[in-house]
Amino acid sequence: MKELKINKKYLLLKNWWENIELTNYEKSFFNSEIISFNQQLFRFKEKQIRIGVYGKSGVGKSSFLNSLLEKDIFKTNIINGTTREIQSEFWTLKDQTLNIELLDSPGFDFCNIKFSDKVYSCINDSDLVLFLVSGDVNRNELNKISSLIKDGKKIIIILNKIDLFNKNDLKEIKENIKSKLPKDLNIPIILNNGKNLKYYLTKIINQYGEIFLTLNSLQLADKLFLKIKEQRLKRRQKLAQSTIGKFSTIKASAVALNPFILFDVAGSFALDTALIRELSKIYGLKLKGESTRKIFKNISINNLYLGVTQVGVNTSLNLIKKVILLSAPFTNGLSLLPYGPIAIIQAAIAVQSTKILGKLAAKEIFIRSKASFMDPAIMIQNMTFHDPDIYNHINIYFSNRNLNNNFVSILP
Ligand SMILES: Nc1nc2c(ncn2[C@@H]2O[C@H](COP(=O)(O)OP(=O)(O)OP(=O)(O)O)[C@@H](O)[C@H]2O)c(=O)[nH]1
Ligand SMILES: [Mg+2]
Repeated sequence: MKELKINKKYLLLKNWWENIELTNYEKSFFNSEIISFNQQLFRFKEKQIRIGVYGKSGVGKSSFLNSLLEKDIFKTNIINGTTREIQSEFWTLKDQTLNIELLDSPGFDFCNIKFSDKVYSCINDSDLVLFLVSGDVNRNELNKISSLIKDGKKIIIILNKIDLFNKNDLKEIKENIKSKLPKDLNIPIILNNGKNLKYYLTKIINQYGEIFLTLNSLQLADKLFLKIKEQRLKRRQKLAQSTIGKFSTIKASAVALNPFILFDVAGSFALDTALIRELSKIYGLKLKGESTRKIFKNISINNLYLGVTQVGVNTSLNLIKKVILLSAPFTNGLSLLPYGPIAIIQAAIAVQSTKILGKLAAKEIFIRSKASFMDPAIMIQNMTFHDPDIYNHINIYFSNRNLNNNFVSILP
């Protein structure tokens, strides 16, 4: 039963990924991201969960992993900075259907910034993060923890070197750490007391391993797709801008040519639809007929009017001048001036409303477009979470995912 579910999710995700049409430019621009996502897909297929161990240097990451593995696999030393690169080892547990890969990492405070980012992103790609501390957390550690949380990572904090403290100290340290963490997330803080910790981790993996692996694969897919879409918006911003410009001059010149027919700005539906189609083509994002309608629905006509009435009321001389210049090539040099201020204002409104529409449409296209019928973000939303902790964690992921998307600068 359980097995069927993870297979089905894998097939859906694989199918989604295979249906994304990437340009050659995108393939090379996102080369390393694509490789690491393909590796995640492979691990997903092979039911291989990756658990990353992270923390500052000398907290005992390598020693802790050796004790889990019951073998001296990773080098340890009293000198900080013993581990110099990410290393991995499989952890075989009895009666476990998942393959478990453990990652040892260099202390985040002991490598240069560039390398440190690389280590962070590798740990951040793993399905579960064990964050090791050897006492109360300092500001650096707290920063790393909150980055991981913001990135939608599931983490467990492990308090190591407990032999250095007495019972009361340990209780106090645990309380201190807890008070610094977001309350609603219930991030576990577990003491490393050898056998019990091993038992705890085994239980977590049995209970949640498949969910962590599935969720993370979907999150990584979602993150990569967002990056691709953002980059498309950025790269095609200029082309979109000039297309919108073209459409607005067509509208303005329609006014110039028929100055006595009241030009219904909101009603020029055909032109607006054509603009949305053109924009979605520019962004290389599929929009079926129905989606165009949905985009219209979502672009509140009120928004459009709001922008337009402002222009209508304050039509500045500048704008009028611009419209006259803009519409000149479309009117065979025919000036709008003889038709009087009404035509000019109408034309200005046409230009402005088309620009606003273009901007809003680009945003909608970005938010709505899917590569195929199944989108990873929707797959995550469709999963049912019986556990409130996982549910909260997913909510945090989605709220940050939206916050991070600062469209404004890349809209046409
Ligand atoms: N007292 C005590 N010492 C420990 C414990 N675990 C590890 N150590 C010691 O802490 C030192 C650092 O341990 P490592 O496992 O190398 O630490 P690390 O986090 O991997 O360090 P880097 O690889 O440098 O980032 C070693 O001298 C260990 O013997 C523990 O539970 N208690
Ligand atoms: Mg180490």
